[in-house]
Amino acid sequence: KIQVEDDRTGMSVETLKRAILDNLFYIQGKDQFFAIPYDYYMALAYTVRDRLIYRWLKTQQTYFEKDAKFAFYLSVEYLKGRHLRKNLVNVGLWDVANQALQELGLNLYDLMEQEQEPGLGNGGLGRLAACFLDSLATLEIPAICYGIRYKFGTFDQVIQNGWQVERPDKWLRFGNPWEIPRSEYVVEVKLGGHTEAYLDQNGHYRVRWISDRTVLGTPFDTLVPGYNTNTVNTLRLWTARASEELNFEVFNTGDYTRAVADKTFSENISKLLYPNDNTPQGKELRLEQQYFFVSCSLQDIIRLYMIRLHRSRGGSYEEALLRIEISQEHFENFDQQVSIQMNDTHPSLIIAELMRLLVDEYQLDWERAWEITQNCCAYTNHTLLPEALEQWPISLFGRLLPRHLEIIYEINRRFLNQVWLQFPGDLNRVAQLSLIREGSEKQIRMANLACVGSHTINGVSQLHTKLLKQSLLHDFYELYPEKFTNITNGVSPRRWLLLSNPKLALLITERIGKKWITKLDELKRLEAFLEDAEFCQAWQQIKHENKHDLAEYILQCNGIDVNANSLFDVQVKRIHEYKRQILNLLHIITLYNRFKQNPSLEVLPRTFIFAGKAAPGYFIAKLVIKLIHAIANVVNHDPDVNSRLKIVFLRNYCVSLAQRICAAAELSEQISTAGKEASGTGNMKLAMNGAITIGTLDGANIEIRQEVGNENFFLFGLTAEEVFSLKSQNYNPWNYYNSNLELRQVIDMIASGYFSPDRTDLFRPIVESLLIRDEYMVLADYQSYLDSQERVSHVYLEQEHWTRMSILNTARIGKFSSDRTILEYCQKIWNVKPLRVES
Ligand code: 26R
Repeated sequence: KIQVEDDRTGMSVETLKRAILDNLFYIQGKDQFFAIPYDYYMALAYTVRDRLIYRWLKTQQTYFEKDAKFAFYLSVEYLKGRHLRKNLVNVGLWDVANQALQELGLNLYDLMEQEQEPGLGNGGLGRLAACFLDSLATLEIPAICYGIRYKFGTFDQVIQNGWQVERPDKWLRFGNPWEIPRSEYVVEVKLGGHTEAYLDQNGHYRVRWISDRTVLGTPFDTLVPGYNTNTVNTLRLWTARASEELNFEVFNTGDYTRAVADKTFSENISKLLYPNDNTPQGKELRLEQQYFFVSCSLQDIIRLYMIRLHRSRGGSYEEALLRIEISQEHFENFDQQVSIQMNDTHPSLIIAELMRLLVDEYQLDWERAWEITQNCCAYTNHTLLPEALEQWPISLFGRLLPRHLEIIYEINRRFLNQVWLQFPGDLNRVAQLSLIREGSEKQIRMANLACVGSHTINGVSQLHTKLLKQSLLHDFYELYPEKFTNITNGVSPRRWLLLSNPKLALLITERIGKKWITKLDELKRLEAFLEDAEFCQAWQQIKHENKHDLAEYILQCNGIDVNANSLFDVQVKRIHEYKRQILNLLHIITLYNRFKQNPSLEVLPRTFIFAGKAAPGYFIAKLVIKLIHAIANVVNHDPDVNSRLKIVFLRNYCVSLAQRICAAAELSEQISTAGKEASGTGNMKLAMNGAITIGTLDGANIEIRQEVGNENFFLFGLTAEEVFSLKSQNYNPWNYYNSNLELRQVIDMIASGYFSPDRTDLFRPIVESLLIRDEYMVLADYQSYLDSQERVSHVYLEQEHWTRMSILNTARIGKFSSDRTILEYCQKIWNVKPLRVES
């Protein structure tokens, strides 16, 4: 039987080769003479995308046919990482593509390096959303994820003379083969203006919003295939366009420049991702972004709902597209079909926007509209730092969203009435719960809006949820205890083991089969090989090879020659005071001093690897980067110590870099002040790759330790409770400084300019932050951290023991799969069930 495969769907080596050359020729417009590696990458990317399209359409069709409930995930950040390899692996094309390229005389690994990573996120929150994309599709969950298609993602970090310098991230410069523009689904978003009261035909008092400008939102769809399923979900990102190419009124009066400027102004909305993480910046443009994104997404959600409703009543898709007049009665079952998850408060305007549409546009009465809104929405909190809670000055808010301001006032009025009934006379409580913070400048508290408008509020680790209830959202907890729940974060085992550490993945698969890829608890079966010397050796060997690869990368990027036999001690994450990169540095300097004082000291060789971005406006964080470089400069060049200690800062931390580092990491630094890190997810991916954690009892560290076993985790530091009680007893960092000789010496060195001889006071702000307030209790935890690091060094010298701990970390990490996390969201919050897509 002769079988001819379609060039766009065929999965054989031959077809793939044909398709790649076809795309090279007809899409890239190049032949083999002119093509550069980027053209081949594009040709291959289109070849992969073609193979997703059929499944994608099939998936969407299935979703429409079955009247299933949908989850809509709203996030202003998605830190996806590169697509090519993930998509190849997920649709089962990896081996075939490898072969096809080889036969074409190309190297798949080289082509993968051509992809510009879409850095549409800052840190944990954005990366979590990306892991959720993968898990939603893999678990066959009917879901659509919405976000913003920033023209510039998170900035490109370069280092000049030890300082962070930010460069724009022009990720779209050479085109993006993974997205499909959907100009036909454009929506209009109103902004500014004022409101007007009027009487409708039935004599009811109503309000309309007369805006003074509009922008258009165009969606771009990225296809998200699950691992080994037919499901291909949609990530829909909005881009802002001017509603008219030029403002013709202005144009006709001859002011050409202003006509063009107006257009630019509208398009600024989706221009860039704000680079802050846990440090606020109350900028008008950010509020515009949030509203733009919420309004676009909600219109889309309603449109999809209406099409499905129309279909379920026997209508056709085409008719439905012709915009059936939407009215009240259509919303009868809306909340049974739609679940909307807010990734932090950034999309919390959805609550006011849904109320506005239901009440003003579709004329539902307030009570019913409120019921629907609450039934649909749920809120995930991702931070305990009070300064990171979003607030908007009402003057700014009212200028941009006058109607929403009124709606928020009305929500607040009704809400506070209810509080008053439940706690009569408790003015203090009312003030705490109010959506409006009173003061010289009144502010809208978005977390309060999110809490009131949601049916469920979740934290992202057990400790975090407990602390939310106890402190940050305590008053809401007392009011609505039933709304609170915990869903501990997870990471995708596809991205963070299968792709990032192919050698380890292969070893695991050889021993226990490949079920672990979608059922991560299967890794437990590795415990059976603990006594298998050959397995343990292979484990060690792979880590060593991965370290070699990273060492090569470090040599290439930083010109630093690191010893692949040293302990790879890594701290990679955003630079923030609460994450305490400084504590790590104090330890390094301590080791340095011990060496200098006693050159013959037997100390374990270590390579300290740092990576992470600092918010451009966060002075101390940027100074920490400089300090890392300054210390590196001294230590790496000191012949007394540099055979044993090396410090490396890898620039521009991003998903691709994280993947390299994870595979090679041995010690995972998770050293935040207890009670500050909501969960952490780097802790999970590092442990998944066999790194052992040195950490505090913070965030998900606690649960990781519980899972992997106390004996396989290096614990130190104050507990969250001890931190709070020490704070309340007037914590004084000087006590620690004065009573700990080594500590004093280290701090004195930084203060005296030992690491900055040209500018001896350069690091004064850091020293002062430690000695004057030490908000994050670095000094209090110093000794305990040192002791724990000493245990690390001892255990590392017993390689077999270390390997055993490493294997157990991987073997027992099953709980931290984002598949488990997503299943919990489905069960506890969304009430959404998987829907099989047939091939
Ligand atoms: C409003 C603005 C200042 C802002 C605040 C906070 C912008 C961005 C953030 C980022 C926060 C929400 C964040 O990324 N939190 C991280 O979420 C991860 C996923 O849940 C956690 O693992 C991590 O502990 C937490 O810091």
